[in-house]
Amino acid sequence: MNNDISVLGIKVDLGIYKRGANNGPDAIRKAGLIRGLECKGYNVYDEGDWDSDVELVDYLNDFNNVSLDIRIVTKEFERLANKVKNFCTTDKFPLIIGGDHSISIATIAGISLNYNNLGIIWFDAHADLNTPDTSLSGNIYGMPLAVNLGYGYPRFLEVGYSGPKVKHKNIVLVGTRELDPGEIKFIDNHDIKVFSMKEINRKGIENVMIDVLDYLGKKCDGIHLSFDMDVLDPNYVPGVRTPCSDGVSLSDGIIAMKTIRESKLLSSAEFVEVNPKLDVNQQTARNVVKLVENLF
Ligand code: NNH
Ligand code: MN
Ligand code: MN
Ligand code: MN
Repeated sequence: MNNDISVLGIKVDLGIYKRGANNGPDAIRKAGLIRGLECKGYNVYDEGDWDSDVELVDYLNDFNNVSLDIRIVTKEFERLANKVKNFCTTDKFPLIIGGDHSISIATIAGISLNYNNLGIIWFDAHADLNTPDTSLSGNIYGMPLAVNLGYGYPRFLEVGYSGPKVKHKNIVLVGTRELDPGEIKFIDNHDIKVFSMKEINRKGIENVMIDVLDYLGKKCDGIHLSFDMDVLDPNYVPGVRTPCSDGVSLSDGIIAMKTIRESKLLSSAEFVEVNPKLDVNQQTARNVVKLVENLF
């Protein structure tokens, strides 16, 4: 990687009818993201924040206790995928800050257009492999990875281009510890690598990451990191919508980032699920900055 990083905030929280993660980019910036990277000697090209249509924000405010209209959400994801596609076609490293995890439906569609065989490292307490049929909550933020693989609301599968965006064997889940029954079945039936929390505790985070990078590095022409902050233990991330106990420690998170950096294999990254409404003393936003500073 060269010394140039471009940053894009995505003010989108369509994954659940409760709002807040749309202001994640603002909080992460306030916590010192850009300055932190510049202090390390990087040239940072801040492309600002991408926002939803005003129309959509009104819609959410008026009906914030009903499920979202998939047609409207799809329209937003289409626009976003196009934005991300262009954002990724420079030789700067694309760094995205969310936003809730539903944005990955669009970001990965956009990013995948630049590669033939994209790999994904999915740090998350959850697998986000639900479909409308298996989801117990109905929340879109529990579905993005399934959509990337070609399962889910038919409209979502068309975002960016028609069909799957990544191959099952190019997906690695890390830190997983709360799966819904349908997700367990999905993983059992498909070739998806999982390094659960159990595995991290047994093997150590550094060994896990070496395995992850070896597995993807051999076959992929690009690797995208999708980092849901709820993969960390709730002690470090009060500002996530779905905290999940017994998670990754901050120091292990940092080791994971360093291991990725040393591999020089990463081609793009996103950090999601910072909700300033729920955060305490900017802790979650600050921890994004800490992780990013160790990724570069
Ligand atoms: N599995 C649950 C669902 O589908 C929780 C998803 N929540 C997340 N995913 N934060 O990362 O609703
Ligand atoms: Mn997630
Ligand atoms: Mn999660
Ligand atoms: Mn769950």
